[in-house]
Amino acid sequence: MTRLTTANNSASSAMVHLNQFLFQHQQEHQLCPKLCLLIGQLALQCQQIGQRVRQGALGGVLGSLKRENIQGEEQQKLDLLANQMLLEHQQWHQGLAALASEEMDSIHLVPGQEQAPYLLLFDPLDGSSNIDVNTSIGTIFSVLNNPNAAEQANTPTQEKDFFQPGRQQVAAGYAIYGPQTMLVLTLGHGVYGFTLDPLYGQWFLTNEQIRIPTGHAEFAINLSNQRHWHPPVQKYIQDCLAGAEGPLQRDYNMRWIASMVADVHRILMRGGVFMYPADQRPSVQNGKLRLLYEANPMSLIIEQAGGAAIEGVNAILDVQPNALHQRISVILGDKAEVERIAAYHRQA
Ligand code: FBP
Repeated sequence: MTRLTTANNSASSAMVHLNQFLFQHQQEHQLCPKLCLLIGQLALQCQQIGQRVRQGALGGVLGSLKRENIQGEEQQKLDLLANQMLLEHQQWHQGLAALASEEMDSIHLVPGQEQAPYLLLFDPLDGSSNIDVNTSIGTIFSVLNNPNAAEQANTPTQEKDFFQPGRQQVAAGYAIYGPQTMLVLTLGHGVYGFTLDPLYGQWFLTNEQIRIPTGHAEFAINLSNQRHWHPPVQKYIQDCLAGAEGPLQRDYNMRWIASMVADVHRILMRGGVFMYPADQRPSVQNGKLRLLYEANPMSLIIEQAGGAAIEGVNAILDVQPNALHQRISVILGDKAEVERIAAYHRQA
C-alpha cells in the first residue's frame, strides 16, 4: 500500500515567495514599482479576509445583514467586512487615486492622491450565496490606469474614469478561499498562481504560466434558469446533453459551484467552459455578473491563459463600459469551446 508522509510539510526554502516574484516580474517587464507594491498589499489584505472567512461562526462573520446593496442583492456580513478591510487598507497606498466596489454605490476617492497612478475595482466577496454553507468563495480585483495621473491640476477622479474597456487593465486577479487559499493573478504577462502557506502565512508560487487545458468536455451553467435562456444557449446545452450520440459527438460533464471564482479556477486547472448568459428575465436581460469587477478581471485572466471570454459573440474585454455596476452576459473558458458557442449565437 502506498504510504504518504503525514508530516505537516510546509513550503521549502526553494519556493518563490510572492514579493520575490513581483520584484523579478517588475524587472523582467519594466513594470511600475507602485503596481507591484499595490498587488503585494492586495495579497496581504486577501490573506486577512481569508482568515476571517476561515473563522466562520467562531468569528461571528456568517449570516445576512438583512439589507440590500445597490444591486438589490441581500448583503452578507462578510460582504461588508471584506469591503471595509479592502477599503481601509488601501486608503494608505500611494498608488491609488480611487476605488470602486460591488458593495459601494459609487466610487471612493483616496484623499490627497488625485494624481496617483492607479484605480482599483473589486468584488470583495464573490459567491455570497455560498458563505453560510462553507463552500469556496473569493475576492476579485482589477487595476486600471488613472487617466488623471498626468494632470497638472489635482483633478479628482470621477466615475467615468473607471469606464475603460477591460483590455486596458494593467493587472487583474482573484483570491479563492477554499480548501487551500490561493491567489491567481496577471500583470499582462501570463497567469500565475500562489498558494498561501498557513504555517508561514506567506504566498508561494505554485502555478507558473497557467494555460487552460484544451478539449475537456465540461460546462458550468445554472441549469435551473434553462426556461429563460435565449435559443443559442438552449441549443448548445441541449447538444451537450445529447452526448456522444448527439451533434457534438461527445459526452459532456456538468459542474456549477455558484461561486464564479471557484468555477473559473476549475477551468484554469482542468478546462471546460463557464456560462452566465443574459436571458429573458427582466433582471437578467443584460446578464447577472458585473462587467467592471467580475467579468473584466476574469476575462483578462482567461485570455492570458490561452482561453476566450465573450458576451455571446464579441470579446468582453473590448466592451466599452458606461456604468459602474453594469452587468454583462459571460461565456468564458477553453477557446475552441467558446468559439463553438459564439457560432451558435452567430447562426441564431
Ligand atoms: P456575488 O456573490 O459577488 O454577488 O457574485 C455573483 C455570483 O455569486 C457568482 O459568483 C456566481 O457565479 C453567480 O452569482 C451564481 O449565481 P446563481 O446563484 O444564480 O447561480
